[in-house]
Parts: sequence; C-alpha cells; structure tokens
Amino acid sequence: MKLPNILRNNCRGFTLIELLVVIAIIAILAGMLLPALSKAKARALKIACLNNTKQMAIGSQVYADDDDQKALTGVANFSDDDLNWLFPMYVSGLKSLNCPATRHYVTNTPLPLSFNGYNPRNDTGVSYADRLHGQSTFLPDLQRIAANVNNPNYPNYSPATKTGRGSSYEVSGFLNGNNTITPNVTNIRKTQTRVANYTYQNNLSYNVKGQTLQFNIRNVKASPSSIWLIYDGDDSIPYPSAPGSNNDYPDNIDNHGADGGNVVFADGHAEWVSQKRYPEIFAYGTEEQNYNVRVYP
Ligand SMILES: [Ca+2]
Ligand SMILES: [Ca+2]
Ligand SMILES: [Ca+2]
Repeated sequence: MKLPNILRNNCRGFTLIELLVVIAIIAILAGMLLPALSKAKARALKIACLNNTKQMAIGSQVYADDDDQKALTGVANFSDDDLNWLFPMYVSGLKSLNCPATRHYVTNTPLPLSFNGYNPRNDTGVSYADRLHGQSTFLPDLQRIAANVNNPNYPNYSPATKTGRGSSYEVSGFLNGNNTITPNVTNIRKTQTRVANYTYQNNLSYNVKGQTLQFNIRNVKASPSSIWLIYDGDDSIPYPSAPGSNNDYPDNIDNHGADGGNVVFADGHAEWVSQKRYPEIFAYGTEEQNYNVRVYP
C-alpha cells in the first residue's frame, strides 16, 4: 500500500544532525542542573546532620540532669571522643551518631564493661562505669570517631569516600584543654554549674594559614551558649593521604567538606558554623590553645 505524501513526510524520522543537536542540548541542560542538585543535596545533608546534633544536645542536657557532678558529657579528658555515655540511654538511635554526609558506621555489638580495652587519661575523678550512668555494656565503635588516623583498631579509613567504622562526632568535654601555655593548670570539666559561671583563663593566639587570630578572652565571662560540647568530627589526616587536612578546621575531607560543621553548645542548642567563623567560635567554645591551620603544598 502506498502512503499519502503528507504521512510519508511525517514518518521520515530524525537526521543524525538533528539527534546530535538534541543530545547536545540535553547535555548542556544536565550540566546546568547537576551543580544545583548537588548543592541542594549537600544542604539537605547538613540539615539532617543538624538534626543529629539536636538529638545529642537534648541527650547531653538530660545526661547532666541525671549526673552526680552535673557534667554535660561523660568523656574522660579534653581529647576523648567516646560517645557511649549518650547511647542508648540518652540518644536511643545509633543513626544519630553518624553524619549522613559520610559513610561512617557503628556496629551494634555491645560488650560487657569488663571487655573494655580503651582507658584514656581520666581527668574526671569518676569511673567509666559511673560515667556511663550504670550501663553494663559499651560499643567499641563508639569510643572513637571514624576519621581518626590514630585509631589502631580501624586503620583503613578512606578520606576520599569518608568510609570507616566509628562515630562521626567529636566531644569537647573540658575547658582550658590542650594546654601548652600554662601546662600545670588543670583542665576544667564542663558541668552545668561551671559553664554558667566560667571565666576564661587564657588569651588565645591562633595561627590560621599564616595569619594570627588573637582572642583576648582572659578574665572574660563565658556564656553557656558559646561553649562547645559535641561537633562534626574533625581530626587531621596527614599529608599526603589527605592533602590540606587540618585538625578542628573544616577541610575537604571533613564530614561537610570545607563548608563548615554542626556544633552542640552547652545551653542545649545546636547550630551550623561556617569555615570562616570556625576558629573564633572554636576559641570561645573550647578555650583550647595550640590551634594551627597550615597551608599544604
Ligand atoms: Ca577530640
Ligand atoms: Ca579534632
Ligand atoms: Ca579538618
């Protein structure tokens, strides 16, 4: 059967050039859309992570209410990041302890306290069992953050994919920690009473990429809304395995890259802190000395 001319013309299909033009237009549109999509995704992950920190903020306030010393965290010293004091009594979901912008994971295999092999310097005067408020078990994966190269049990952390065992959040349980200027001064455990009445003891001098940031906060009264308790885990993974990585400063390898991180404060609120504001907010939050952000080759 012979088709009428008008139908034959309509059925001729596309020429190769026409197809290539259409493909090129789709590629350009996709190229314009993808950065916007990945930005939207990063923003959603920051908010999901902020929700985690809000869970921990409530958990640490309830922990302090229950605690004999009214301590806001259960860590042993200023650099200890053990989160077993929160889970499962004060934060019931393990998912809240891993940042959704990472592939960190915690295995839920509780062990009796007699199996504990992690004994950091204890500046609290309180035993591990008492800091866990009567819990009889602990999770080894919660005793360290995933992104920690000094983690002998899990040395295979991948900074490129942010994959590894451990929690995603660091703890700042003491003021005046990391003390190198006046090393004999005892670190101050963050309790409800102390954060309400604390006066900073040190002026802090931070080196950020060759620039000195000076915070003259000695004798300044601290506010619980400035004092840090928990934050997006950030330890330095040395060059060359992670170029440009600095401790406690948002870099590409960190949970939210160089954008910033979420922080739990001693008054029970949580908020996003950008890279630009990070060193200053960290100074008021931790009173840690020895802050050094290097520029790597
Ligand atoms: Ca730490
Ligand atoms: Ca750190
Ligand atoms: Ca960092």
